[in-house]
Amino acid sequence: MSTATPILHHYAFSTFSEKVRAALGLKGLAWRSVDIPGLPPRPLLSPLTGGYRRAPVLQVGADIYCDTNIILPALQRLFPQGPSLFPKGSEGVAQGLGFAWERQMWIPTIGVLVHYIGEHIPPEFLKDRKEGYLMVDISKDAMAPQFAQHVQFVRAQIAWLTQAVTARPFLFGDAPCSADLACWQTIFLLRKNCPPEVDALLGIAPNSPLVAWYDRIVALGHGTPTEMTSEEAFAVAAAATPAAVTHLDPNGDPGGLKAGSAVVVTPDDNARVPVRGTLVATGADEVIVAIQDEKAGALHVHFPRLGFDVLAA
Ligand SMILES: N[C@@H](CCC(=O)N[C@@H](CS)C(=O)NCC(=O)O)C(=O)O
Repeated sequence: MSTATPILHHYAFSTFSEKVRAALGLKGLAWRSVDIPGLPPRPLLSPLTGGYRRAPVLQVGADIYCDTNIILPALQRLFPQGPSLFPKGSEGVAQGLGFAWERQMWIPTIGVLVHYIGEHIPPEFLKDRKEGYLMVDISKDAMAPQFAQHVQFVRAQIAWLTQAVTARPFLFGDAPCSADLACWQTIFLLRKNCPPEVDALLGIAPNSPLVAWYDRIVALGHGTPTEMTSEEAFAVAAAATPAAVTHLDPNGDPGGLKAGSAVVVTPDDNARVPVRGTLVATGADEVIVAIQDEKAGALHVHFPRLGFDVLAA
């Protein structure tokens, strides 16, 4: 296996992971699949991310990409062949729309999900999501008072999305882009896990163009995954050195942070675990931090700028 083969650390029911699996399908890539637990501890992944705890995480050698909003651009930059995740006409708008959709939809989507399947969620999962991830009690009982508002919100988003994909096969024309995958993944979470009546609740008619669009994205598949253990992925990171950074200006921080300075990078929404390291390079949409793990050695951890606080340590 080449160290350039992308390795995805993910779990089956993670819908943000499904967005990346669909992106790998869209690009027709071969990749290594590391199945991680649905909640921490993840002892062979946290040392690679510097503590960032969410899923999925993409690894390419000793380069670690945290958050789908940097994973998709990285896949496109490192594997430019084949269909693009940011086809002509979608650039920029796709990133902004995908970000806004996911951020606004996440809690209402969970509200609808737990209405249907909440009683099957184990208490230790609810405790982890409340204390270590969302800081919100997502048990069915706790979410119930807001159910009507959550349904209204998801319905209204789906209504405009339906109009958009009635006018064209995908959001920005004939080809799917990252925003299609972002919008699709939250709907996937509901349609995959809830009984079929969820469609009617959300205003999705059986013959709706939205269903045809949804099915076109399912048809992208997942590319060609081959299983890999966490131990093997860790060994790949330990044997590799981070790739030279040629796509970013080391001193390109719009806020004036300098390469070589100590920084702390923290998600600004949930699972707010700070990652401490040395700034390698940054620009308007990506930040790269060098960390040193006792066993894995030198690593570069990449984050998107949007959705993360980057501060001098
Ligand atoms: N903005 C992040 C959100 C990722 C996210 O919230 N993923 C969920 C799983 S679908 C998660 O990490 N849940 C908590 C966990 O698995 O630790 C991204 O785009 O990657």
